[in-house]
Order: sequence, then structure tokens, then C-alpha cells
Amino acid sequence: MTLDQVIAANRATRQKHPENLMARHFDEDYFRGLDEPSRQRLTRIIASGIENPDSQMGAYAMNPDDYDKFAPMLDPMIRDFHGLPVETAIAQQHDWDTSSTSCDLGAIDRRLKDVSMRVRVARNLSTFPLPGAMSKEQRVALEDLAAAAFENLREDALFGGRYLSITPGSPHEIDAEEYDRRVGAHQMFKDMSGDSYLNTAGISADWPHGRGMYVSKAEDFLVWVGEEDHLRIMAMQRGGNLNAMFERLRIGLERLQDLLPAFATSPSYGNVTSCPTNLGAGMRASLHMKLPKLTSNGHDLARVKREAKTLGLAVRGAGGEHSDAGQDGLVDISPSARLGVTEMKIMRRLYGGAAALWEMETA
Ligand code: DAR
Repeated sequence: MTLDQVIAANRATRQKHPENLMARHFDEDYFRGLDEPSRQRLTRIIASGIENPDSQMGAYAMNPDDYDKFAPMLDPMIRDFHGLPVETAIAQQHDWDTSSTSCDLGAIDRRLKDVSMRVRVARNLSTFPLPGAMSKEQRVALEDLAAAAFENLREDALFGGRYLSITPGSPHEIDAEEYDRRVGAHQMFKDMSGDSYLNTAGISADWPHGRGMYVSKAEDFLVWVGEEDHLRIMAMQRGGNLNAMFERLRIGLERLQDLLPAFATSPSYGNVTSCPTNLGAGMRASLHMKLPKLTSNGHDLARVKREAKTLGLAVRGAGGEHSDAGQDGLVDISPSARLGVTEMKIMRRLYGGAAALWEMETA
């Protein structure tokens, strides 16, 4: 796209889609003032928000240093999304001390002792471009690095398992039937090549090369390779004890950190991720709850979204982004903030928010 086409597209999007944060914060003078190589580089970062005007954020970083190099454009969008004041310095902190607080939903109500819970962190290796700018060879090289690291976990008491690749010809390749089964079990990620946002960002390019998933024998520890970030490391379980799940993730993350090149981080934004919505802790913690009263039996999420927002929570269907509520009003709730909050703050917010929604549901 030419300079004038980018400017014209963003002027139109600002009118029709005010929620598109990239268009909202697009600074025409800043963009004109860049040299041509920088303008081309920034155009790739914001291409998804230009081609998909209904985007929420509208940008994906292509290289770990994009957030620092293009801070005049990206920082205002990041602060707007994460609710951070313009005048304060951002300095992401981390706290994984699960012994400091007890968050067991089963202790609130026995009906909450067996909910589906998941917590994941996004990590990118500092030695590669981010997924939007990787070549097919780089995607496969990164997968090979990850698979070699997983070999060290195969016989581990807590995390022993196997790597399942969907790269054609990989020594770990699984067939289409097992891939579909793992997607149906909400373990493996779906075919990304149908996602317009990821396609225009280049993140789904070369599908399915360089993609796969490590899964523990207990199926309570998974690592996605080559999805929206290089790695999505997650713990999951049915239960109510958030502490045990976070602790398993903490230990698993540390094991992988010792086996891989350094993760990409920023002094301000903490863990560097493809999408600015995941910066900071890079963490999405969620659980599924049946809230038939608050969702009018799953037919209307307006009230539960409104109530959840006051608790710092986002609500979506149990089938993932852009899905509807399930049977009996089954919804996925998760803390919205990921930047400027620690891992333990996220765990406490999920626990407290779930307890408050349950109280409204059962009042
Ligand atoms: N298409 C992106 C989605 C932002 C949040 N979800 C992610 N990163 N999976 C948008 O800007 O709307």
C-alpha cells in the first residue's frame, strides 16, 4: 500500500470503526515523517487493522524490537487497550508465588469444585522474527528447536509426554484423524489459514509447516508451537484449585526456559508477543462457568459481560474467541488485563471475579 492509501484507509476506518485502536491512534504526521524502509515496516505491523477495519487492536508486531522502535505509534494503542494512563511509566512486574494466597473455588461452593480451567502464557524466542515475519524455513527450524527441548521432558514425572507435529514429513507427524481429535478435545489449535486477521498479518503463512503441540501424558500440560506466538505454554485441569494449576505452569515454564534460547522481553512491556493485547504477563487465565440466569440460558451475554467488566473480566463463548455461550449458559471468563499486572494478580482477579459472578447467579 502507498502512503496515501494507508492514510486514506485509516481516515475511513476511524469514522466507521472507532473501536479499531490502530486507526484511532494512527498519527499521519508521524507516519509521513518516517523514512521509506521504516514506513514499509510499520505498514506490515498495521496491515491487519487496515485490511480488517473491525479489528479491536489492529496490529501485530513482526520483530521483538518493533514495540520500542515504533513506540510513538504503538504505545498509545497499548495504553488505551490495557487502560494504562498516558503519563505513567510502564514497568511490567512478575509474581508467581502461589503460596501467598489460596484460590480454591470448591471452598466457595461445592458446585464449583469441578470447573474446566486453563492458564497459558505466550512466549517468543529472541533468536527469531515474530510469527508474522518468519520464513517457512524459520518456522520449521523453530519447531525443531522446540521438539529437541521437549525430548528432555518425555520421561519427566510431572510433564512427561510427546510432541505431535502437523508439519508434512516431520518425524513427529500425526495424521489428520488424530489432529481433528485433538482439536475436538480443545487441545490442539485450529487451522489458522482461515483467519483473516492472522492471514493479513502473515502469522498463518506456510500453514501447517512448523506447527504442532506438546502434550503431557496426563493431558494437563500443553505447548502450542507456531500459533499466534512461537510458544503458547499452558496448564489445564478440571477442578477448583487455581493455585495447583498455576504452580504446574510455573514449573513447566521454568523447565522450558532452561532448555530454549532466551525469550524476547522488553524493559517496559515485559514478555513480547505478536499481539499487543498479550504483552506483559503474556497470560490468559480462564475458566468455564454455567451462568443460565446471567446469560438468559445462553441467549444473551449482554448482562454477564456488563457485570464481568466491572470485575475486570472478559466473557466469551466456551468455544473460544467469537463463539456463543454453550448449553446452560456455559461461558468462558478471564481477566482482561495482562500488562501492568502480575501473574498472581491475574489469578486472584479470576478467582474473585468468578466468586462474585457465582454469587449474582445464585442470589
Ligand atoms: N484480530 C485482533 C485480535 C486481538 C485479540 N486477540 C488475539 N490476539 N488473539 C484484533 O486486533 O482484533
